[in-house]
Amino acid sequence: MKKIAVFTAITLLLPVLLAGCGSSVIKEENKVETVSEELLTVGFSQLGAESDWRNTNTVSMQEALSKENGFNLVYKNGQQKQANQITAVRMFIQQGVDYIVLAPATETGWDIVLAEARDANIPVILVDRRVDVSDKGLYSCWVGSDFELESKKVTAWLKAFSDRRNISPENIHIVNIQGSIGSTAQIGRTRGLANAAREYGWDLLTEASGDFTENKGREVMAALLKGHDNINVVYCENDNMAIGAIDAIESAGRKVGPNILNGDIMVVSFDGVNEQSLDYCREGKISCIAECNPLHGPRVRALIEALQAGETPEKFNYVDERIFSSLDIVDNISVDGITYDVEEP
Ligand code: GZL
Repeated sequence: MKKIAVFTAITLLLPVLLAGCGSSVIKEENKVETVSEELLTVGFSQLGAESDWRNTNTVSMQEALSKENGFNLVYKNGQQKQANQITAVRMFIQQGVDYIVLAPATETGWDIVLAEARDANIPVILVDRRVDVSDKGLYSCWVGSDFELESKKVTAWLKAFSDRRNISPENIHIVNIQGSIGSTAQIGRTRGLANAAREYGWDLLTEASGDFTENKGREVMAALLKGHDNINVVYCENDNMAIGAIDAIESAGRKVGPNILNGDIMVVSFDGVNEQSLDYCREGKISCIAECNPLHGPRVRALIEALQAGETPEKFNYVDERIFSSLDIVDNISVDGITYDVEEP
């Protein structure tokens, strides 16, 4: 096992109240410490703190990779910038960590730094989003979601809803408030909607990125309402943007809800982590949410323990995810031959 490095890091105790997670907090450790030989040192480059999903994901990693569980976790927040993450990975390499866990902001631009980790014999585990590299051997394994499947669930729900409400496809005028451009979640969710709109004959008016944040979602929605007077469905690629979009819609004097033939604007979304978005879903303000499971910590712990034991875990490890709606019009949906019950949020 690699020698255990002495770490100094900047400490900021970030008291972040996590909706859906009680009063869990994210912390960046600030300790000058010599960790004992028994602990595995893991450098974790998290992409940011842009959403409730992200913060819940970070807490899940910190709780799983704890000292009680045999780990010394060094957590670095990339502030949604790949350059910061590359700097963090190089710091981990220089400090001789045992493992690197990377939650990449976007898919491209990782070949060089991952080759540096390989040359230093430090295994890399990817979480959440994917990387587009020439050699998949640059990382040991990945754990995350099938984002296009998430999109297929939401669009299958919208298709079933509109059929049952006798809404003809050409009367569905939909805009997509996208996540961070170039992220795997955005690529999959955007592709899923574009394919469904083409297949079902929906009028996909336009796409614009809200960067997965509430404020940008609000700003983009306000601009879209000024540019289009026939929007009746808003597809938000995460809940934080949906909350911002709902605020903008209501500020413009419009009603959010499922009765689009009576002037409502329907909102559908992804994640199911933020408590306010789940409340909105219970009220029918968000008509449907495809769950995106952020709890990767236990899975990453299991993958590291398997690698430590000399095993070769699955390269790609998907998490199970549900679909939520309080509108009891669609009980279940079928995607790629698999039936998913639509659950109460
Ligand atoms: C999805 C993740 C996305 C979430 C957003 O796995 O990458 O990034 O859907 C988050 O909430 O910001």
